[in-house]
Amino acid sequence: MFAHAKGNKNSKWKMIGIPSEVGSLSNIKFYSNGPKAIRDASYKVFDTLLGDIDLEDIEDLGDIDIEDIRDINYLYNYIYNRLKEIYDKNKKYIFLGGDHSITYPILKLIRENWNNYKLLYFDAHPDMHPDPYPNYESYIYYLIKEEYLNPEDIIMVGISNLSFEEKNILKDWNIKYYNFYEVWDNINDISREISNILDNKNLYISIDIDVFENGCGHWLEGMGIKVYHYLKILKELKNVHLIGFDLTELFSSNICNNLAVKIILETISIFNYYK
Ligand SMILES: [Mn+2]
Repeated sequence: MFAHAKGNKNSKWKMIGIPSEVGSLSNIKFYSNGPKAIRDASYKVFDTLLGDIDLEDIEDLGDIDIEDIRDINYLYNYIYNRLKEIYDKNKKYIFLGGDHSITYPILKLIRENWNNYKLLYFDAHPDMHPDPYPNYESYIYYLIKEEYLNPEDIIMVGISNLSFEEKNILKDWNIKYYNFYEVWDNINDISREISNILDNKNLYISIDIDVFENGCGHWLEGMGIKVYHYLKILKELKNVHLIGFDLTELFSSNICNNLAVKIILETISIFNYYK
C-alpha cells in the first residue's frame, strides 16, 4: 500500500497500479516493477512542499492484475475494462505504470467520460512514431487516428528525442510542443502560456519519467527538463479541472523511486491547494 493512502471509498484521490510492460519494444523490462517500487519508497517520503495533502483523501485501490497476458490488443481491452468497472467521474485518478502504453486504454476511457479534455504530456519522446500497431512509442499517433484525441488538445513538454516521422507528423497535425531547450530557456513565458491555454479546461496529465534529466526512465536521454520545470508549470495553472494523471516508465533505483513518490505527492498537493 502507498504510505500516504489512508482513505476509503469516499476519498477524492484514487491510486491504481498498472504493472504492464507488453507495450514496450525494449529487451530490458522491469516496467512492471514500477507500482511496487513506488509504494515501497513511499514510506521514506513524508510531507509535501508546495501544498497540503490529506491522507484520508487518498485511497490506494491496488494493482490491476495483468496476469500473464501477452496479446497486446487483448491487454489494452483488459486494462480498459478493469478501469471502466471502477471509474467514477467525481474522483481524481493516479495511475502508476507500467510502460507508457498503459495510457492508451486510460485515454480511451477518459475520452468516453469527458467530451472535452486537454492532455498535458511530459515526455522526452512524442510517442507518435507511426508503427504498425499501438505500443509505447506509437500509441498517441493511434489515439489521434482513432479519434480519441484531438491534435489541438495536446501540449507536449520536454521533447528531446523524436524520429523524422514524428517531427513531420507533429508539424502536419499542428501539435503544440516545447522541446527541452525551450523549457530551460524560457520557463516563465512557457508556464504562463500553458496556463492560458488550459484555463477553465478539463485536464489529464501524463508523465513519462524519462522527461527529467535525472536518468530515471527506461529509455535514457541525456537531455531533459528539471523537476522544477514540471512543478513550475503545474503551479502556474489556475482554473483547471484535473481528471487525473499517470506516471510511467520508472526504472527503479532508490533515488528514482523516491523521485517518483515526490512527483506524485507534490502533484496531488498542488491540485489540492490551488484548485
Ligand atoms: Mn512515453
